[in-house]
Formats: sequence, C-alpha cells, structure tokens
Amino acid sequence: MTLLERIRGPRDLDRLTRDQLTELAAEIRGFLIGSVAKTGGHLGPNLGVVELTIAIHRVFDSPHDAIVFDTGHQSYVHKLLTGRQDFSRLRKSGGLAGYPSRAESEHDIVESSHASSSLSWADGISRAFQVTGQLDRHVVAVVGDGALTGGMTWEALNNISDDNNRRLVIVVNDNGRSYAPTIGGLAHYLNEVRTRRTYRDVQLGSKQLFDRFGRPGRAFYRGTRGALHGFLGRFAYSDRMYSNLDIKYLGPIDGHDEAAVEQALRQAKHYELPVLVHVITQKGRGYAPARNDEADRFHAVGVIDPETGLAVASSSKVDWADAFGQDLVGLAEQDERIVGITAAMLRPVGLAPLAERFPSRVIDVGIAEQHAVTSAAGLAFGGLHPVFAVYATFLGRALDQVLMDVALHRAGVTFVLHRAGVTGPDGASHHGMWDLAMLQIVPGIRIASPRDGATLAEELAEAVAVQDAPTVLRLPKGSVPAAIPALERLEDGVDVLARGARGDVLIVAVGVMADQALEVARLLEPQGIGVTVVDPRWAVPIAPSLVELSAQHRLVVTIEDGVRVGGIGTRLRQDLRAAGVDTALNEVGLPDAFLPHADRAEILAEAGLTPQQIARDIVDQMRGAKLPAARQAGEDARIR
Ligand SMILES: Cc1ncc(C[n+]2csc(CCOP(=O)(O)OP(=O)(O)O)c2C)c(N)n1
Ligand SMILES: [Mg+2]
Repeated sequence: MTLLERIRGPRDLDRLTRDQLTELAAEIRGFLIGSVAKTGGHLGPNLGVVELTIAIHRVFDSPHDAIVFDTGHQSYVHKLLTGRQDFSRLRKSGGLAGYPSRAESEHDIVESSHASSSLSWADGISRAFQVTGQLDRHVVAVVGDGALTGGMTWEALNNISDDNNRRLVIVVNDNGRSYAPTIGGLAHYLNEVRTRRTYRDVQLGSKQLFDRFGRPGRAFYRGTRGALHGFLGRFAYSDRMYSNLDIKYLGPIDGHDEAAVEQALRQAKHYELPVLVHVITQKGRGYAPARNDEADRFHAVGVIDPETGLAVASSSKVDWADAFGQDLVGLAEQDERIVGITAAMLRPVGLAPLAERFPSRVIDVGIAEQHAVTSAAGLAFGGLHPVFAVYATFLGRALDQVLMDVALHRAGVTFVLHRAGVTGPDGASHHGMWDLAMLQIVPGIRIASPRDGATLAEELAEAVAVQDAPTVLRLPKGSVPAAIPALERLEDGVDVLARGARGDVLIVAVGVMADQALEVARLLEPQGIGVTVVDPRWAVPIAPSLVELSAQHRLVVTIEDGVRVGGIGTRLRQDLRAAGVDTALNEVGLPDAFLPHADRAEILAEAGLTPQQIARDIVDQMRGAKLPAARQAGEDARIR
C-alpha cells in the first residue's frame, strides 16, 4: 500500500513524518500525471499545489474549518486527501467532477468554477461564523495570482479589511501564470515583491526566480506586522488606493517547502485577523513537459502520453477557436480598427494568431470580463472595433456592461463566444447554455451562430462591419464540422438547407444544430412528412422570412443548444403571435437546470436533443398527440 492509499481523510496526515510527507508529495505527483494523462483535466495547476494543499490540511481542520478554492481547478490534491482517490472517471458521467462538488464531499464548499469569487465567499462565511458564535472555525481561501486580477477579489478585500474581527486566511498561490503569464500592474507588483524580498536590486526573470525558489530546503519567510507594512497595505498605500487596508501579510514563502508553508499557515491561524499568506509555486512542478512548455498547454490537457506530454489523439480537424483566429487575422489585415480582447485566455479563445501578427492589437485584461466589456465600449468610442473573444459561460459576469455600456451607447463591439452550448466534462458552470437567453434581451443586439467554417467567416465579417450595435457570434466547443451548403439564401439572409416535398414541418436550426435538423428531415421524409430546414444565420433579431415560412407550415420546430426558457424558439413564438400566425411551435433546447458533467452527446441525449427523439416527437405532434412534460415547451423537467 502506498502512503497516498493510506490517506482516507485529512487527519491521516497528522501522523506522517517529514520524510513521509516528502514521499507523499512525490506519490501524489506521480498519481496526478499518470491518472490525468488518461482522462484529461487540469494537470499543471494541480502539480503546483501539492505541498500547499498538504500543508493546509495539516494546519486546518476541514470541514470544521472551511477551505474555499478559487476557480476550483486546482482542487485535485484536496480531493485525494479527502477520501476521493478513484480518478478513473474524472470529469465523465458518474465520475469525480473536475471542480469541487458539494455532492461529492463535505470538504467541498464552492463549486462554481468562475474565477475570483473565493474572497467574497470567504468574507461571507467568516462573517457568518463570527455572527453565529462559531468562533473556533477558520476560513481559508486559496486564490491564484490570476484570479487575483479579477475585480471581485478587490471588492472583497476592501470589505474584509473594513471588519477585521474574524479568522480568515487568504492564501495567494502565486505561480506567475494564469493560462499564460499573468498580466497587469498587480502581477508586476507580485513579481517585484518576490524579487525585492530576496534579491534586492536584482530584477530576475521569473524563470530564474523559480529556479532559485525550487531548490529544496530554502524557505523565504517573513512576517510583517501592521496593515501598512503588509504587501497589500503597501500596494494600496503607495498607490493611494485605500488608506487603511488592515490585512496582515506573511511571505513570500517557497510553496514547495511544505514545512515552511505549514509554519506560515500556523502563524496565520494564530492571529485572529484576516491574514494574507503569499506562497510562490511553480505551475506543472515536477513534470518536465509542463515546465518546459510556454504555450499553456498543460493548464488543462486532453488524453496525453505521460512520458512526452504529447496528445494521444491528434486530430487533423480544425478547432472553432483556430478557425476564428485565422479569419480574424484576415479581417484585421484589411481593417486596422480591429483589435482583440481576451480575459487571460489568449490561446483558448483563438487570439494568439492575431497577437503574433499584430502584437499591439491584442489586449489581455486579466480575468476581468466586466472590465473587458466596458473597456471595449471605450475602445469603440475612440474609433476602434474591439472583438472580445471569451467563453460563453464567462460573459455572464458582464451582462450589465453589455447592456449599459455597450448597447445603450450603441458601441460597435463584437463578442465571440467560445464553447457556446453544451460543453461536457467541465460540468454545470461551464456549459454555454445561457448566452442566447441572456443576450437576446439586449436592445439592438445581433446574434449569429455559424454552422460551419464558411458561415463563420461570413458572419464574422458581417459582425465587425456593424459599428453602431453589439454583435455576437457563438461558436461551440470542438472542431468545425464539414461544410453544410445552402440550397438558397433568402433576401433577409436566412439559409434554406433542405426543402421537403410537402410543407409539413419547418425546422429552424440554430448554428451547429443544422446537422441534427437535416438528420431529422432524412428520418421523416420516408414517413411522408415533408421537412424544410433553415438556418437563420442571424438568430437575433428574428428574420421576417422565418415568420412567413412559419405561416406556410403545419408545425414549426426550433432547435438550439441553449436553455429553452427565453431562447430563440420562445422569441419566434412571440413574433408569430404578434404577426397573427397560429402555427404550432415546439421549442427544442436545454432544460432550465444545472446540467452535470458528462460527454456532450450524453447530455444532449438526456435532454432529448437527438435527431431520433426530435423526429419521434414530430411524428407524435403531427398526429395531434401531446408531448411528455419533459419536452413540452415551458414545462422543463429538471435533469438534476
Ligand atoms: C470568470 C472566469 N474567467 C475565466 C476563467 C478561465 N480560467 C480558468 S483558470 C484560469 C487561470 C487562473 O489563474 P490562477 O488563478 O493564477 O490559477 P493557476 O491556474 O495559475 O493555478 C482562467 C483564466 C474562469 N474560470 N473564470
Ligand atoms: Mg497562477
């Protein structure tokens, strides 16, 4: 039995010797590399927090003490130490979640996985412990340097420092990287703190710095007293942001020296005040392919060969993000007003090619979606055309800014939403299923959903040509499917993809749902049901031809991989009613529920989003039958 296998819960760590702790850390790294190579997952971040997580669980008593992981992608070690060592189905249906999960363990508290919320959670929890007299309970927030760039952390710090009468430990896990190197003044400052403390007058690059810190047995530890002597206090004071930020600072500490981290945490625990512990770690620690990689490939991996770190199934297909990136470079060459914006995800959102071609025309704002959107409004005012490329799920952070800063001011800003629709392994917080419902309420907005590479190129060009309103392109996860040519393009831009022999059913397919819609048509044609399939291309606002076509059919079916409540189907239904068209309409889409992690295909099948199910429902409806409540418009059954 390995040491790791003998750890059933955090208290089993208490009796380990120093040597055993070192051995345990090595075992955990070996386990993570071997296991995540098979399943895919967040490898680099977890390799960096092995000693840190061990130390936290030795010093604090979870779940009596509350540990909150910011973003939660770095919680694998925590899972291993809290009774969850079967990683064989990580991020697959029925297996462990890739983020903390309350359903999995009482040791998990925050499962949202949207960054920068941990300090607010910790603020609330510690305040509640204090108010309810649970004075022996500590709260620990583990937050990365990247997550620290998000505005919420600053709002929380301001609040925490205002009432410092509670037991709150903020552990800053500083590895100098988000996906790519963390940007901005704060990142520079952290870097300076790291260097200044140890190597006065020497500006070391982060690689050298890490090399130094990586030497075993070397701890850099220093406690400072008083708010204005603390790092945040200094930062705040020197920048005159806040005059009285009362948070103690301890550090910087070598995060791979478990004993040093423990010592700092014990001291932090001893104070009955909010304390910030600044820990320096290496992303991908102990795994050469990750340490030698500059391209953020090991932040999250698919299935890889553990020896080389290379992807096992390298596909020749082009990813949506890559196709977008190439198209954007082409447009930017023609139009110098185009600039790209990313919230700390340059590569995953496809902006790397633009950054290579025109380095000054891509702005990384840090994990700051709200700021990104309002800043885009400013860029548009100043004469540029910003393209904010972001995962669909993260734009939820910035709805107010889209409404009030961009739309109200008629700013020509293009939003390219990646991973729109069901994504799969990342679970509830990462499905891009709310963007259609959320954004279509924005006055003047136009939303397109490309179905293939050609419509992507076209719609992107159309979007950046709009200078007086927000435009949105939503792209799914994965690779661009084979081309689906149109039979005809109607005057208002709607593409007709199939025309049935009879005018029975009109299917309005949003984006990549076109493929499913055509399959439904193929299934129904032999049964004597004629199906017309259209791709509106611009789903919002509703094209007039959709209303006209609806009037000519007996049943309209809309297919979208977004939540049905408030989706495109609902909107078309309202437009039909307003036009006096009484054709029956069924909205096919996702239920208003939090969908768990599983393969995309499994989730779609569970929601009834398969060609077979849609075809069966159409047959039933054509016979006048009522659909089961689970697939009846407006009567969404909860999956979870
Ligand atoms: C609101 C939001 N935007 C973007 C992301 C995507 N994202 C996940 S992890 C990450 C980088 C986090 O960096 P850091 O906090 O330093 O953690 P590290 O990976 O370095 O441990 C980003 C941008 C997110 N989870 N939430
Ligand atoms: Mg980081």
